Parts: sequence; structure tokens; C-alpha cells
Amino acid sequence: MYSAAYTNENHHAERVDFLTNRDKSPSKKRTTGVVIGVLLGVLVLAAVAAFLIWFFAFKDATEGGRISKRRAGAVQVFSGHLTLENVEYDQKLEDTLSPEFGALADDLEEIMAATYKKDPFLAEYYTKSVITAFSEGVVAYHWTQFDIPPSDLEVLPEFTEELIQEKLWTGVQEHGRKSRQNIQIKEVTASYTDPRMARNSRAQECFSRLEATDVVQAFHSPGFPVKYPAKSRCQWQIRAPENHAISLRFTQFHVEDDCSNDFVSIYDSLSPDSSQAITEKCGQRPPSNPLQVVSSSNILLVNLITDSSTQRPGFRAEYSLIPISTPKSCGGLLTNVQGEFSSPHHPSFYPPALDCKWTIQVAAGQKVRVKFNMFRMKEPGVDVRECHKDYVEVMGRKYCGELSSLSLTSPTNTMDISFHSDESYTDKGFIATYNAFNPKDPCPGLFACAVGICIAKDLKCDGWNDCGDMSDEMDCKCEKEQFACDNGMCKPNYWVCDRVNDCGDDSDEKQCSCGDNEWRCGDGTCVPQDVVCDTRKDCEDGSDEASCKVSPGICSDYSFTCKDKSCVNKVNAECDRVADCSDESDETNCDCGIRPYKLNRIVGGQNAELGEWPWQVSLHFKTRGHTCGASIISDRWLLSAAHCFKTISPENHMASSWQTYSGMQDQTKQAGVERRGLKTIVSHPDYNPMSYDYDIALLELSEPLTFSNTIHPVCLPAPSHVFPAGLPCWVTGWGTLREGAMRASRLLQKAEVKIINDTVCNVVTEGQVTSRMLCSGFLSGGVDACQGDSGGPLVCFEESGKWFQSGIVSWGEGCARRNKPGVYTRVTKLRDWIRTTTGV
Ligand code: 4AZ
Repeated sequence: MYSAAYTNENHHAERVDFLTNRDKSPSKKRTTGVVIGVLLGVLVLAAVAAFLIWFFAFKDATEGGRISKRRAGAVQVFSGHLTLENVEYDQKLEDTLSPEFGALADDLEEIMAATYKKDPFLAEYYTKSVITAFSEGVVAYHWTQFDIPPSDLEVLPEFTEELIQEKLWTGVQEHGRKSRQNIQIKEVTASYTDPRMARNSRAQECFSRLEATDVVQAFHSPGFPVKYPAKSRCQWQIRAPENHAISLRFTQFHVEDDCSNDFVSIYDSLSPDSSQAITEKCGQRPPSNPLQVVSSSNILLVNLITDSSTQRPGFRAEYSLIPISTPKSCGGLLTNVQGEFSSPHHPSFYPPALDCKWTIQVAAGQKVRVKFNMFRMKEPGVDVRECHKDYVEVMGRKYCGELSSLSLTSPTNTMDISFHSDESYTDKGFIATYNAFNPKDPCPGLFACAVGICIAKDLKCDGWNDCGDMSDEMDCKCEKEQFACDNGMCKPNYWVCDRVNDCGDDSDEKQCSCGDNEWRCGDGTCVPQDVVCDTRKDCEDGSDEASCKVSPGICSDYSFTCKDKSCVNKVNAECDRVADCSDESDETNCDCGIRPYKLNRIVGGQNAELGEWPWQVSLHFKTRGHTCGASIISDRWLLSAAHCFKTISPENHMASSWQTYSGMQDQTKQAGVERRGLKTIVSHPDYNPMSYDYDIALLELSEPLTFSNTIHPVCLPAPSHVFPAGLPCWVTGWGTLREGAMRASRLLQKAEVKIINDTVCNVVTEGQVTSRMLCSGFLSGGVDACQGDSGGPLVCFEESGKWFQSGIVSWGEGCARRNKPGVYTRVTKLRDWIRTTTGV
């Protein structure tokens, strides 16, 4: 099995708010000079004016983004640093309350004020300049605020970083020389800054100075672990001794989900300037995916901004010093036959401003194969075709962004891998393995894909793209039971005319057209054209009604039926965040199918993370431990398979024989797990133990569940919900890791499987599937549910951002066998029974 999990990570998108034109009410000319009318008008105008003055002058303006909107205008803040040439560094400068800090900060603030006040354009909007810190160098950290009145908002585009940098550079040269201390400044930087982060460190309010040592120390957000206050503006300056870096690890992190309201931002500087931002994060992170960053030098700045009214617990963070990363301390020569290497400090975010180079050198005559098992170097505003910021470069090509898999082979016995991170934004980086291989026999006993990976020989020309680059499906001589595509590939005969373009060039679907006045159903059969969209299902699979714009009120099998019985003819209308029914019943009961934790997107192997599948339940039978899976559909009801309960032993159908465990990932760990007994087991009355038809059961819990980060219901699809063939979905469970194994898995497993076309499903199961079943998996085998997964969910992610349960693990011929996919109970077919039985 191979897999990649989904995350919903939000990035704080800088918000640029411009003032809207205020409505001007047209003044009505009165020709009559009725004095009372005029007086009344004056009174009304005075009242409106008084209200507007109150509203704009006293009511708190909402701020956000680098240009923040106050009702009275806009605020522009630039921050950065000044490197001073002729000033001796004094440790006392680190204490913002010391006279030394005060004297130098005052001088620099004056120089900056003079710079801006002498500029004819900027003087008009200049408000203040503040020095917030000093570090060795001597480096002074500053910010400057400009306030632009509503009447002048059109000047906003002129406030560019280039303009401020240029004015600051020339101004501080001139005014520095004239200053008391004759301060010489050799470098200036200034970048856009969110005004909410412009803080005066001398004011000390929610401001801390921390010293990193080799002993791990901690700090936390105000109010942690209960809740942080609304409208917080907090800053932590962390320093370490010279020639050290700082490692910062958030052991707990729970900030509001919308990053434009509340977020934590971290800078590789003591100024919050965007050019040195390491990252900005919000949301909730599980213990398995802590946020960890590393500075490039001995300073780090952490900001907490909270604007929402939904206050969360906040964070606790640990910090300590570590050796500084240099090009010498990362990279190097790798000469083993095989090995592993990773970006600096992985799984922590790599440090900014660092270059490393690895050279892999293997025996002469051999070649090098490198496989990146995890790769994430994502940065806002970066085109992954160019990778102009952080990247890995191999054989003249730059890689950045997020890659699910990347394998590369060298043309010689050496391979150079260069890593580059610039000053701003870092990420988790990568882990890679390498090995030497003999180019004459790159994959002993296996087939060598062009991408450099090896696959089993019998996967060649089997109709499946096992290599990922199609190289195993090229130059094939088709067998009797295979169809020869025009492009040289071979596909199983029963894939022809199944309405899926399996060849890639449509040649398997070209010859299948029906007569002129006919419509071809999804399963290839032909029906008269005039039955299409007649609100009756004529094709076995209903495809004749699947994409009809039926006039409202006319219902077909493919319509979503609203509570008031009206119909919406839209595919998968329920819980898609758009109210389609006039009574909005398609968007009610939609607190489902989300994963409260922000999860790590890149996870190797098949172990699930804690909270990744919060609807998954483990069912324990008597003293025998985990026996079946189930899913949470409400705080009182679970969904499972009837065959777990309807066995020859009556004990299986007794509620008292079962215990349910929700919020579990590891069968040996109880923390955060909710155990419930069962009140009732309702197996479907039509369940057939011979054919496994109607293999569905509903379990009522003895006590309701309390939802949490790790316990949350899945969304149930409406009967009209479509899960098309080829859709990638996920099956989860503690079932055995291979066919015939005796023991269930200790850790929850996950596997990505694809929905299989019903015709193909019927062929490979030799007609054993009914309309209450669906197939999912890979006909090439290798990925599947297995014993002990029964009753567990098959879930598919919808674009609306929610997970819907399409199937219940039911049966299959063995596990992960070739041409024997997993068979699942089709939830859409039994959705109405679930509602009538449970009310859910
Ligand atoms: C089982 O015995 C079982 N490969 C579940 C799923 C599958 C096979 C067996 C599908 O619970």
C-alpha cells in the first residue's frame, strides 16, 4: 500500500482592504423655503453627522493585512533592520528598559523621523518610527507607520517597498551623520508588515524576551490552556548566544481555523518583516504533527495575533539552542551502496538562508537511484515550474512545492543534489533514500520502469499504469483476452465500451457508439435517445438521468430530494456549502466529514495518524479484542456490516457482547478514546448471509459520544450521490495486514483505493455483486481491505471539503489479489433505511 493523507492547512492570506466608496445620498433641492423643513433637515443631518463621528472615531476599526482598513483611512507599516557601522555592541542593548537601549533607540528613531519628515511625499502620511530591538552586528530592528486619510487613498499604490527602502537608505545616511553619535548605517531593509504586528517593545504589554540555552525551556500564549484573549497582539523575542541557532517546537497548538483572524507567525529576525517570515500558521495540530522551526542565526521572533471572537486554547512552545546550520554541517559525500539523507533538521522546518550539497558516488560502472519519499518545499507565490525561491536541484532541474513521489536516476556513477533555502518561508523539506544499481540489470528479477523504480514483472502490460509513467504499458503484445489500443497499450477486453477512456486515446471507447437516435449508457448498452432525462431510469446504472437539467420540481433518481419534497437536479448537492433547496435542507446536519486536526500531509507507509479518520470505530467482541470496524454517523449511532453480527452464534447479535472504541488509533492506548457499550443492534432485515446482499447494520450506543478532535461523524451521502468510477477513496481499519494473517493490526491502517466501474466489478466477481454493492480497489491487486476491516468505512473526499462514506467493508475473494477487488456495501442504496431506522 502506498498513500498520502489530506490536509486542510490554511495559510494566512494577507488581506488587503480598501475603503469602499461611501454612499452619497443625493440632496434634494427644495424650492419651498419652509423653515420647519429646513430645521428638521438640519437636525437630521446633525444626528447623522454625530453618529458618523462616533462610528468612525470611537468604534474600533477592524484591521487586517499589511494595508489595514480603518474606517478613517488606511495604515501602512514597513519593518526591517538597520546595520550600524560605528556603534559598539553592548549586551545591555538587549534590555529594552536599559538606558543604553533608550539612548540608541531614541537617536535612531529621531534619524528615521527626520528622514521621513523631510520627504515631501512621505511627510504627509508619516506617523511614527519605532526601534524594537538590537542584536550583534550592531543590528537595529525598526518599523514605521504611515496613516493615509480616506481622501488620499489613491496614493496607496505608491507605498512600495522599493520606495521606502530607497528613501530610508538615503535619509539615514544624511541624518545619521548629523546625529549626536554620528551614526553610520551600512545596510537597511524594509518590507511590508501586518500593522497588527507593529509593537513597541518598550511598552512591554504581552511582550517577552527569552534567552535560549541548551536546556529546553517553554513559554505559552496568554490564557493557555483555557483560551487566549480576543484582540491579542503578543510578541516573543528569542535570542541565543552568537554562533548558535534556535530550535522552536510547539508541543501544543490550537488556534482558530481561519488564519485571517487568528494566527501565529514566526520570523528569522527580530522584526516582523515579510521578507524574513519563516511561517504563519493557524488551526489545530495533533501531537503527531507538531510545528517545529529552526532559525538561521541566533534570533527568532514569534507573534500571536487574535482577532476572532472564537478564542481557542492557544499554544505551548519549547525552545533551546542548537548548533548553527552551515553548508559544511549539511550535505556531504555519500559513498555507501545505499543510504538515506534529508533536509537539515527534518522533520523540523529547515532553516532559512542555507545551501547544502550532497554528492552520491558509487562504484564505477554502477548508477545512482534516488527516491524522495517525502518532499515539501512550499512557499506562497512560487511557480513550481520555476522554483525561484527554495528548491532542490538535481541534474540541472529544480524541484519545489509538494511532490507525492519523485524518483531519479543518474546517467553516471555520481549524482549531485543541491538544496537551497532563501531568507523567507521554510517548510518540512524532504527525506530521500538512494541506492547503487547495475545499469545492465537495474531491477534483478523485476521490471525496470523508466522513472527508475522496479515493479513485479507480471505487472508489465496488464493494463494498469504500475510505474506511474506508463512505461510498463508501452510496447505490449496483447494477449487473447486483451484489447489492443491504438497507442500500443493493452487493456482487458471487458474494459472496452465501458465509457471510461482506459487507453488514454479513447480507442477502447470509439467503436461503441449506439445508433443515431440512441444513447449509450454508462455500462455500454444503448437506449432510445428520447428516454434520456425523462426522469425515469432506463439505463441499468441510471446514467441516462445523471446529468439532466430537469426543471425544478421534477425528480429523478439523480435528484437531491429536499425536506419539502422539491428536487434539486445537481450532482452531490448535499453539504456542499451551497444552499440549493429553498428550505436549505441540503445544508442541514452537515457538521460531519471533517477532520478537526491539521494533519501532516506527507506520511509514508500506511499507518493512519491520530485523528486522521475521526469517524473510525473499533468493535471489540467479548474478550476477543478487535473484531470489526464501524463508523460514527451521529453521537448515538454507528454504521457497520450485518455479517459481523448475523453469524451462526446468537451471541454476535447480542448488544451486550460488544464494546465500541471511538477516537482510537493504537489498540493499546486509551488516552482520548471513548468506550461505549451497545443498546441495540439493527441488522438489515434483507441481509443475506449467503450472498452478503444488504450487508449493513446500525448500532445504537448505550451513551452518546462527545465529539472531539479525534471523534467526529462522517457525512452520509444522499441516495442520489454519485461516486464515479476511478474516484480515489480511502478504506481504514485494524484488519490483518495480509490474507490469512491471524492477528489484527495494532495501529489503524489506511489505504487509497479507486471506485471500480460496475460492469468491470460484475465481470471480475463473476456476477456476484448486487446493486447494494460496489467494488473498490485495484485490479492489479496489492491494496485492499482484509479480515477485521469488515464493517469499517470506505470514504471519499468531496471538493466541498467533506468526507462522505460511500461503502462499508463487506467481502472479497481473499485480500489484495489480482482481479479480486474489495466489495463494499453501497451506502447510497441504503441511505433511506438508515434515516428511517435512526433519524440520522
Ligand atoms: C473479512 O473477512 C474481509 N478483501 C473483509 C474484506 C475483504 C476480504 C475479507 C476484501 O472481513
